[in-house]
Amino acid sequence: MTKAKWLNTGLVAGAALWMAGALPAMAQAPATGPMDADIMNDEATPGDVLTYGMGHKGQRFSPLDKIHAGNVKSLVPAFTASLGGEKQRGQESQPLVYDGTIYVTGSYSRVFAFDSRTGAEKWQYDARLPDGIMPCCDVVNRGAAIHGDKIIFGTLDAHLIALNRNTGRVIWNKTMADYSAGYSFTAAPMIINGKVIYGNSGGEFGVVGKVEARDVETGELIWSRPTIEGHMGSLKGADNGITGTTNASWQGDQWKNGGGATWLGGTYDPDTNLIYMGTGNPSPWNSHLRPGNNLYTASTLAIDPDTGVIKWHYQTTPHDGWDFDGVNEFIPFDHTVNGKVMKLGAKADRNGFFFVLDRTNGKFVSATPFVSKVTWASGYDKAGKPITIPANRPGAPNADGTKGTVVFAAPSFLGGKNWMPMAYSKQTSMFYVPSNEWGMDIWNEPIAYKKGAAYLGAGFTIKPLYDDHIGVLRAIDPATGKIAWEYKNKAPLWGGVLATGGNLVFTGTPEGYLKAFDAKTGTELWKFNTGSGVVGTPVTWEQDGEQYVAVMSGWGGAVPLWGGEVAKSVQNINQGGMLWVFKMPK
Ligand SMILES: [Ca+2]
Ligand SMILES: [Ca+2]
Repeated sequence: MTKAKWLNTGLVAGAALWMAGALPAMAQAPATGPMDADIMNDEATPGDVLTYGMGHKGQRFSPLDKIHAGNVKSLVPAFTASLGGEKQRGQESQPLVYDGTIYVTGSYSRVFAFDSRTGAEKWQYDARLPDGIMPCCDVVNRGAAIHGDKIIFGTLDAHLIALNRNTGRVIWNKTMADYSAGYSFTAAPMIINGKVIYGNSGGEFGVVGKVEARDVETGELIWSRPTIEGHMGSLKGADNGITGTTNASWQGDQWKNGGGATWLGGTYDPDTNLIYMGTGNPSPWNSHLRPGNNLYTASTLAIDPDTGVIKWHYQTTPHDGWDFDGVNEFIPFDHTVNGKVMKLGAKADRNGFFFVLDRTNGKFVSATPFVSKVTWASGYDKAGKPITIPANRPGAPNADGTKGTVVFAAPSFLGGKNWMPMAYSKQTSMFYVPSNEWGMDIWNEPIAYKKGAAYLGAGFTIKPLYDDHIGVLRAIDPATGKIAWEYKNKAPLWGGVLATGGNLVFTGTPEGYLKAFDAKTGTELWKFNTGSGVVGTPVTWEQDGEQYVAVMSGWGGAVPLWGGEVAKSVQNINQGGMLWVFKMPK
């Protein structure tokens, strides 16, 4: 097939005419594809990958077992495909696989379609980004959504774009927010019953977090739900109630630039018909400027996908002062206690605690540290409130404007776990959490909000806790919070995890390896060096009777940009931009 390469010219109609004349073969391609029911059923269909999370619950578990703990040592590359380009940077994407095509997003808001048997490129789409974009933490994108004839993804200048999945041609292109105010978009959208649902990025710039739903066919806005108390929601163009109660947990006008960005998107559970969205840090970082709990920042929100109404919330870090974004994925899972099935959800939070909640109502079940050192709180009480250690909060700036008391805090603001998604194995009933062991010196400074400028009021230096490792992949039993095994890695772990029915757990390392572990014991069984750091999330699927594993390779993300002393230790890792696909030899 002729390679088609599209730039975002804004001339959609013209491009369509050109398409019809120049490439008649493509015009015959089917307009159909996976629909709502297929997408909802994704986790039960191992022949494709239709959602970020390998199912809306985000469990990242495949029942496939042709590759298993006994034979994975023979796994070999099937093919690779390059994202090309003069600039690379972090490749944090999770591939989608459907009907002979692998769809991946790349750095700088690019999308690629590759043949899933050969790696041959079918098309590439490059968003034309303006000079003034403000991604805080590298020019990454974490994945796309697929629905019918469309591939849908978000851009660093805060657009949501639907492409024809057969041609890469733009079907619709909508502005989600004003990039010059610091808004951007890095998460994979999700599709729930004809709606594209997504969160926004920009929490370091005093934006207001939102969750929104658009019509997948037209891109028109259906509902919008701000995450910060005091802001008005909308439904079909009408007001739909204020989020929370204005000034109940914020003072003065601080809520107007209150943060709470929903920059990792969410999960969805058909049992409860609830979307679970995490919210980021309150703005600014300097907590002395915003007394109160600052709802709904650093929280998990359960939202009705039909109306955008918040059904329950649970705040993991009230009055955050350490940039402990609560955005991490909340993964629904069921657990049987005394013969009764409990509908639970789990989240490994940036603040160092592994949470289990009742996903029907947000009721607290447990919080257990999953990293070796947590300084800001000693634990959680039975009501789910943190038992904080006030002396370990960075001090207020001095009256003369000089920085306040410096404290050493762990985890660092990059978190006990950052964006990289964990997996839940239905085979072992364990969560596999990519975590990091680091702390930081942190202090507060004066700051005033200015549109489009960083809104922190804090300074920091990240430091490793141990000489021989920062990253730790941990198997956690959600019933007890106990760690069943751990694998220590020298560099910070920054890629997602995949669990399979072959008693395997896959994840990547900045040193360049994709690795496979025994899911029950943690024994490392296989590794392959991809040539650059792996910060993407692996997937697996079955095709032509064989099981495949794919992952993006390409070092980048927040660590080299923000990592302080840790950044120096990873500065020699080469960049890249490759899709790697593996299978067993015949
Ligand atoms: Ca599937
Ligand atoms: Ca943040």
